[in-house]
Amino acid sequence: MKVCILTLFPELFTPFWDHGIIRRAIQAEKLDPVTINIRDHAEGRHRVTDDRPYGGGCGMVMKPEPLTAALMEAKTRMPQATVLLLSPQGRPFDQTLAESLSATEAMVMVCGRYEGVDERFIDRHVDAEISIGDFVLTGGELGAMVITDAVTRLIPGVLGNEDSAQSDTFSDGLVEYAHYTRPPVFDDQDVPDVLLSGNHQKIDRWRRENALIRTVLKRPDLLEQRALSAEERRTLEKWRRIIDGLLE
Ligand code: 9D3
Repeated sequence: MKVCILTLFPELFTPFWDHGIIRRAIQAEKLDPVTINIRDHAEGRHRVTDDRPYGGGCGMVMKPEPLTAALMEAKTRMPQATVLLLSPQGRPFDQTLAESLSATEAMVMVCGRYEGVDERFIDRHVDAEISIGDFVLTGGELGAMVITDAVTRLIPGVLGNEDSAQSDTFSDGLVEYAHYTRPPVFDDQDVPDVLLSGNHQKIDRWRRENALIRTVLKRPDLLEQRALSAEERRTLEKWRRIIDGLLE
């Protein structure tokens, strides 16, 4: 997948490209990223990329000309690319959106700085505005990294184990079961016996129950949007009887 990032701070991405699974994906030619410095497309001796808002108010607005010129360079490299703007007003990013983006060939991600981007650039060139959550950042760069990270690991062949991308948290609507590794006792805390039993049917059943109960405790909102299987219903009824017994 080709990824082109338009930013005033391309250096922020250097360590991101140079580590871990992202680095491996680039080496394997599954991910082909470039950054374009928006300032390289600004005119004049001072290469100004922002200006005061029409109508007044605080903060600065990103000028449309440098953004458009930078985007034209990106589009010559990848004419079919989906153009995303990272923006606090955007559609909330989630795993479903990551999956649909991972099926595309090319993305341009425009990172805003300052208070915002001239609306005419958005109207003319942006396919979708995306937010990474309801909190305030100083710019879109971390958002572009979040999206690149989530999308890259879904590209076939990027993760060693083909199904590890699929069996994740959220892909089946539950949080993951608890994980343990050696040693079997740590700080007076035992690994659950069943995981040491070697009985894989029992282990699988324990993990499904553990994931369900952890979802109730940590992310009950996930269960409101998801149907329960017959087994999950039985598990919750078992725990309801246990809790009812404690209340008697
Ligand atoms: C005072 C109004 N602010 C909007 C909430 C102005 C403003 C704050 C921060 C405008 C831009 C930004 C910079 N943020 C991003 O570019 C951004 C972002 C974010 O702040 N939160 C979550 N996702 C994203 S994606 C890009």
